[in-house]
Amino acid sequence: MSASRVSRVVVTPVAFGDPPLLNVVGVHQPWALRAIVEVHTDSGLLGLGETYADETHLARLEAVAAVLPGHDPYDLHGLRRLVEGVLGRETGGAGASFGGMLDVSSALATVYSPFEVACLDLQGREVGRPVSDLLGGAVRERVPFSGYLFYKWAGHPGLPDDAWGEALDPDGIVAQATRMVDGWGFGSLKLKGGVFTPDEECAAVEALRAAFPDLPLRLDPNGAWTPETSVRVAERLAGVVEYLEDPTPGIDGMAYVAARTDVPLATNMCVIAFEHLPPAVAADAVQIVLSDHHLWGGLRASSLLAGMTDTFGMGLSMHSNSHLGVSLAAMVHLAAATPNLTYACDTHYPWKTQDLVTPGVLDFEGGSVAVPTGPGLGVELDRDMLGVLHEQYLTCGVRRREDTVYMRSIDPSFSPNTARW
Ligand code: GKR
Ligand code: MG
Repeated sequence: MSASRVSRVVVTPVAFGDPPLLNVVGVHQPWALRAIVEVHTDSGLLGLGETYADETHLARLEAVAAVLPGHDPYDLHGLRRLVEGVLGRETGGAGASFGGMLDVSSALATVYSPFEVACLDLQGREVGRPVSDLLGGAVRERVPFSGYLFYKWAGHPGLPDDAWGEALDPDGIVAQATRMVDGWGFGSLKLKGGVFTPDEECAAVEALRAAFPDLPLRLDPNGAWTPETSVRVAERLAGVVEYLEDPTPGIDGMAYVAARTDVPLATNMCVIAFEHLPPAVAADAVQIVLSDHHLWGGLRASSLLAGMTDTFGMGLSMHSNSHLGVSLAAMVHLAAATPNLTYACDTHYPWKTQDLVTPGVLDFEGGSVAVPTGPGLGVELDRDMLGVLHEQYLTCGVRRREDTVYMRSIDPSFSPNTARW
């Protein structure tokens, strides 16, 4: 049997409604963007990937898509070289803006990732095994997620209120958490902070502790606090949170805090690429790394990251941005095949109201998702919904994630809260 080759690649930008979720750099726009990557083979198989869809990133995806036909989907090293060749001098620059929160150090990793996932999906479909098997085998049948809580307005200005309603104080956050726990069964909770003063956000976490005495809690202000404030918050929330995530920006700041508290510090901001690990380990700056296959260069690179965190005695959790079902499937397979995943993963999934994968495979029960057992990622594209979400992309007018720009259109005096308090 001759090996199948890539015959055609389609990159489709999509948009889906997103509530006004507040964070350190502003507020989510009414539409979140993603790109769906379809890799077809001459043997009639289809592999799927999902990634960011900011304009610059999209242009890079399209450039790779144009040269991929003829490629062997098992040749992942070759795929990486191919992406590197296409990006040329651009490999170091940020292609996806992350709303201004992250300075992505490797375009190579972010552009390569969805094609790698699609190739692994193809490999799994061809050999009839789930992607988790290609990553070493599932060590768990279900993957636990934490309920991701956000301060939010009742609705986007000028639009009707959404189903979640307002959450701008501890009572609102507890009500939102109740809805998350009742609806999805989450067994741990994460509050996105960096919006109000540290004391107000501590009060919200303490209200969550009172309302949910048994659930592990996390607080993530995305670097909104100074190192000194972070130490003070850690003292107040010691024994209340399982970890503090990115209390302050940078490896040096995190190391200052880590040296003065026993509360574990997690990050998806100061360690976001392999080259950040040596200085972070040397400074003992973080105790938990949040992996993210979209950012770290795919599923196999994320497995490598897991091995490294294990080697250095660090914990491992998983980061999320607004996403759809293809990403969720990839996250679940990766998490299933990661023995040392020591914490429930993040997901924005409950915040979206539309998806483009056929329903029924990725249902949440007890806060967890069963690892799909079908070949590849185990999810199928719903072409009608892909069309709907693509049409939304064409008409919504959003072309990149810009939380600060959108916030300033509502409050012209706003400036990002990074290290504000
Ligand atoms: O969706 O606003 C958001 C989050 O703040 C997200 O962009 C972060 O990347 O979830 C992320 C985090 O854990 O920092
Ligand atoms: Mg974070």
